[in-house]
Amino acid sequence: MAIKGVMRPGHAQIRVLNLEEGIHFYREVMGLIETGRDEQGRIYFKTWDEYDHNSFIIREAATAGIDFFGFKVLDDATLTQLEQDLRAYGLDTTRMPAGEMLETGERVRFVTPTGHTIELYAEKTCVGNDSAEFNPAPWNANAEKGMAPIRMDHCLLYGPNTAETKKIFTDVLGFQLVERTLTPEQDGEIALWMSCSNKAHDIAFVEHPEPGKLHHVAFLLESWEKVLRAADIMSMNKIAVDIGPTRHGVTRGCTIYAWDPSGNRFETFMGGYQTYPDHKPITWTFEGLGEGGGLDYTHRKLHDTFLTVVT
Ligand code: M3P
Ligand code: FE
Repeated sequence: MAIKGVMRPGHAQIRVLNLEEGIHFYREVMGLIETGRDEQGRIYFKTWDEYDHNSFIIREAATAGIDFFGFKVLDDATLTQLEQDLRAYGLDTTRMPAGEMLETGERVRFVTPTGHTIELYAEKTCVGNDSAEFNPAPWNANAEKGMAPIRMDHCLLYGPNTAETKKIFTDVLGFQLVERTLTPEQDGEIALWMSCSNKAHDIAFVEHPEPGKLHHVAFLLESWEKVLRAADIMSMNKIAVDIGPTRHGVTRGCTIYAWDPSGNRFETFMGGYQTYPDHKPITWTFEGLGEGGGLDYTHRKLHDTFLTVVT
């Protein structure tokens, strides 16, 4: 197997202002499958085509935003090795006990210089995607409900010290820098897209004064037609849309940004390209992010909300 170490995004835990409203939105409108509830009052979801028990968790709180973002690593030995590597690098790590999250093994937690809690874990119960064990059909009835994403794909996080955070992801966790945007002065980087796999990105950061902020969690759809269908579902349900349907120049994803009822931005998208270890990072100037179409290739403008609205 070629993908080792950190394999992929595994779970995101998000705060919503009203639990019932959040459940309705993510289950009925987004079309996620509810897989469990725990003693802390958290609600667990997965997409129809994910095999592990959960990938998206919500809890009720007074403020919206993200509690943590987790990556699944290859196995327990990898988890222990990465924990040692993070400590050797000078970061504090915490072990969350197995079962603290439903159907999930021990998690190693650390806080990035941007103020985000990141988790690594090796075990989550495989519950399957409701297709037959042998000779499965390409989709099933769950794939028809709501926007019906196929996976929780990545997140974009806002906070300070993105340069130090980049070093942790690339030097310790083995991520690759795939794309970046320079500051207006071209003396540093204002945005970073990094991959642990051969996707265009698994996590992204934007430099921002306030730590720990969420820009969006993204869900992958199968086609542009499904993205346009998601746009119809958003309008039918009076969901506030931020940008799109359009294409990002950065990563080439075809996308919609919109807000859940608590104001957490989410993305529904398709596409993007594949990366390999010989990929040279693509660079956008700050002007290029706007007028060059980095953010919105169709309209070539930097929407005000992109740099200002986060939870
Ligand atoms: C994504 C994506 C920007 C591009 C963002 C890209 C902010 O969110 O999923 O490809 O220019
Ligand atoms: Fe995105």
